[in-house]
Amino acid sequence: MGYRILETDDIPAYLRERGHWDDAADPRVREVSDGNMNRVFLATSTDGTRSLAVKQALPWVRVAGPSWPMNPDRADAEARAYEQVAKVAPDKIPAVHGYDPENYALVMEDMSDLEVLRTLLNEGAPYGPHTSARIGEFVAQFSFATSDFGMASADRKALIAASVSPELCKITEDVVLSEPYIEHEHNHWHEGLDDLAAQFRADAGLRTEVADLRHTFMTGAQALLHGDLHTGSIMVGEREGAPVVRVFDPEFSFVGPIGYDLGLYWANALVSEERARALGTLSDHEDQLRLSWEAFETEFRRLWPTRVDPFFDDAYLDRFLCRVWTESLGYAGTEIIRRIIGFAHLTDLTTLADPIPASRRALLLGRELILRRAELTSPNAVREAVASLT
Ligand code: SR1
Ligand code: MG
Repeated sequence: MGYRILETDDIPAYLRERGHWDDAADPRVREVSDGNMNRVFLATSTDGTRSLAVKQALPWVRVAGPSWPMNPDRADAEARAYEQVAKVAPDKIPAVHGYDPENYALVMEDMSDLEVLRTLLNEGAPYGPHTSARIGEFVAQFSFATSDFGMASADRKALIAASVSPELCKITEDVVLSEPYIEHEHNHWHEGLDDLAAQFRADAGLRTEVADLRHTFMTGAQALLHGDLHTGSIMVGEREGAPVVRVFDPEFSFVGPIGYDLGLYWANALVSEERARALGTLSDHEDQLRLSWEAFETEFRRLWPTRVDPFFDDAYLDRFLCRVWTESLGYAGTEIIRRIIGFAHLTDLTTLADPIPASRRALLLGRELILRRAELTSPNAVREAVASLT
């Protein structure tokens, strides 16, 4: 039949065709699309006891419409990432019931009993003790398993080849890792930030550091990444009295530098901290970078003795983790900056009555993280950089 764009009314028949729905009555379906790229539907039985999520990639960027075409085969990357994570961290992703490569559609667990982390934080909730630790563990488990430490060399080469994702990588190379530093029609910002946007575009030293991070993003095939690990790609809540953290939406997945995943999480946590500071609702925000790093490092070191290639010795592990830390800081800086003077801004800041003071602080911090990433060698050093912002 070929690829067809699914509408709300198509979902009951689609789920039956694909063998996901055999109840006598059709499910009730509602569209809950929220992200920049895709459509999501929730299908629920009339008695409310069963539900499924259907996510379909459109042949364009959803928020831009057909004027920004995009190959829907990005859903293949998402399905592949879920398959890999399911082997090592199944408790940290939604259950995937099936992938339909013809329609670029995933049928997954309905997670609407959980909340998007960004939404909760914007409402003033704290992170709590588990969220950032689970995210650090997630990155360690997923990245170790898909690195040259966790996979035999030939399998890794096959994974790298299968995971090449040129269009989605190009989005990141453009919107995160170059456009904010040049004139580009995608860029926009609040007029109270004109001076900083102009300074950043005129700063040759900053541009060279971003070029370095961009080139590492293009060439540093360390592990399979989530590729877009911001707080809108994380759901949290409680099930049967236990905390639940689920990472979703890995459509930007490819084999790249591990610091890109950690850095995106840190950037979004630091911006959320600036929102809370502006509103006077700061709680456990200042702990999150440290908690996620410590969990990442602890889990990576725990997995190290299982490495497949013992030529990588313990001294090399220390060096490798230092590199991941430094690159994570740099990528955190680039993500902060693009979310304020580039494309795809964050509601953390856009919903503030006066977004300017928090945005200015965040932009200055982003620049510090890029330029001083080699000097800021610990979570405490990052805290000092935040404390010295004016
Ligand atoms: C054109 S897509 C813009 C952004 O949305 C996604 O969530 C990624 O962060 C991407 O950079
Ligand atoms: Mg997304």
